[in-house]
Amino acid sequence: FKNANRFIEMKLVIATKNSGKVIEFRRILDELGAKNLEVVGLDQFPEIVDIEETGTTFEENALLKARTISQLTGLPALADDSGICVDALNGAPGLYSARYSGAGDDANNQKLLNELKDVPDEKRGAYFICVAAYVSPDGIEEVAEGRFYGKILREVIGSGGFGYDPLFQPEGLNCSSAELTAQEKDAISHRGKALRAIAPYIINRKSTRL
Ligand code: ITT
Repeated sequence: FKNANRFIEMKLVIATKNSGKVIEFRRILDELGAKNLEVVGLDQFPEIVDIEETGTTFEENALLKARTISQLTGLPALADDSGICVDALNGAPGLYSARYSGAGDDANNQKLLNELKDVPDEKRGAYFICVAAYVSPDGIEEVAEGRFYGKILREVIGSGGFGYDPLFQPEGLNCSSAELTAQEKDAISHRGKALRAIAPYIINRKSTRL
């Protein structure tokens, strides 16, 4: 029985093309001690093309990505749909955070700064949201949500994280989320919260449909 562990090893595909997310997914699952879980990225499946996000909610898009990748690979898949919702913009860019400027992360941040240039400090509230979806070939589907509250800064600060992190000041802290260490961000972030909530379903194959 020297190799007994091999029989319960499970592959999990991280269903995202965003390298910032891949780093965080791996790190958070690792921290949770996901033993017997071999985490693979979409780079292992170069033939898979971009999935069009046609959903009207974060949950629909997260499930769409996880279902598609699970179906195409025959493996359990974990996806997230995430974004930043800004109070002064009635929740925008929200679902459209990745596509906000049409020109990537830096342009997204510049556009957000510009939209908020006349908005005073006390009205710059915002939150990150992450809806994680896990789908396995045997029909298990789970979703979990996490939120990360704070406000939008007046300039980009810090070089950690990705996306809107340099513009986001977490509630109660005097820095941007791009200045947090990896561990600090994971402990309080939307993705950390969503993944910690969904992890038991992945790691122990816990199911709500027993
Ligand atoms: P996949 O669909 O392949 O996962 P994506 O980048 O298109 O990659 P989303 O549609 O979920 O992912 O868009 C998420 C957007 O929200 C994107 O602009 C990110 O930069 C931003 N975002 C999400 N989580 C973030 C975080 O922890 N820090 C900074 N920005 C974040």
